[in-house]
Amino acid sequence: MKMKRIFREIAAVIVLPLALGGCSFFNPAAALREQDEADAAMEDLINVGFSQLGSESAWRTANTESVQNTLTEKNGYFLLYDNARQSQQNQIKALRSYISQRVDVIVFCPVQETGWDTVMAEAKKAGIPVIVLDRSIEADDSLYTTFVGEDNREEGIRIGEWLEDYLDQQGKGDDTENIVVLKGTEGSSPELGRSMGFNAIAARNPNWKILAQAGAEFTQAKGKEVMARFLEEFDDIDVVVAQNDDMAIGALEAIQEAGKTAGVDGDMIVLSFDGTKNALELVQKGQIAADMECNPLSGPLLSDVIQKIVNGEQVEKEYYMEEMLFTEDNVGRYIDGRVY
Ligand code: GYE
Repeated sequence: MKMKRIFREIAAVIVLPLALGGCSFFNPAAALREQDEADAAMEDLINVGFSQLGSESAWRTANTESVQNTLTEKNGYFLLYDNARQSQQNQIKALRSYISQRVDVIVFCPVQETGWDTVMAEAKKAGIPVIVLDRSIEADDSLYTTFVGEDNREEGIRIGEWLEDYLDQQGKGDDTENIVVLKGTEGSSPELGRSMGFNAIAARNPNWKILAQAGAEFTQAKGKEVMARFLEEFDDIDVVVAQNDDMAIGALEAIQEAGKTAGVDGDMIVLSFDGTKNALELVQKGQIAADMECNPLSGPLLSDVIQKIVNGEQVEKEYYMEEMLFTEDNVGRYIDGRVY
């Protein structure tokens, strides 16, 4: 919609000098006609500026692909995309660029919860609706139109409740359980939410001892590095809580290299979040005991919400993705259908 004006302005900057310069090969009338045709094609597209926080995990890749495969020109969109490589400053720069390009809607996955009010106030002043995707933020909620993502605190609670039930079934409900936690990107809503949820369950189990919690940035390499450090520091770890599958897979590598085993009959059990196919295969093998899904395929829901916004319809303040808990009891029914 607004892109037409922008292209016309760009075209004028390029076409006019060439025309005045008398370039023999250049036909300004044809160029402007082509530009008008391009403008007309752009006219009906919804211009969306999308700031993705990075590409740190399999989950993130699936989330990016879900948005890019849904917000296509065929579906009526012109998508501007930026990968911020885990930097809030890069995200703020991208958002300001979308504001100056006068896009119709801004979508961003916030790398951390805080520090967004100023740039979102600029978007509001420009009359551009903002959708917060995937991760949530600490901000005046009048500054954004809606949130489309997951309830990370609930995810942490569900993994904690599963561990309670599992230990009871193993007759270990009163045993001391030594726990280590691999946390995601510090200050991100999944790190804060999953920690808060799990810690709330741990608080009602005085026999659970959280020996250490450390950030491992949602990556496999960092998960392996931090887990190796935990294994050197503690010789009796019973439970590993990895706040995403990439860190869980890295932790399993470290456990194996330390000559230890993971699983129901192993030295320790590993709990994880995301539900990616690679991890579900490890659930099926018993190496990950439970994996709390966090659904990255939010592209279609995001598109539905954008359509409502541009059509002036009322939207909810938040939309949550469907999520389930995978264990070896149910994973077989879902693993083949996994697309990420
Ligand atoms: O758990 C992790 C990704 O924001 C919920 O970020 C997402 C998290 C997800 O890197 O794999």
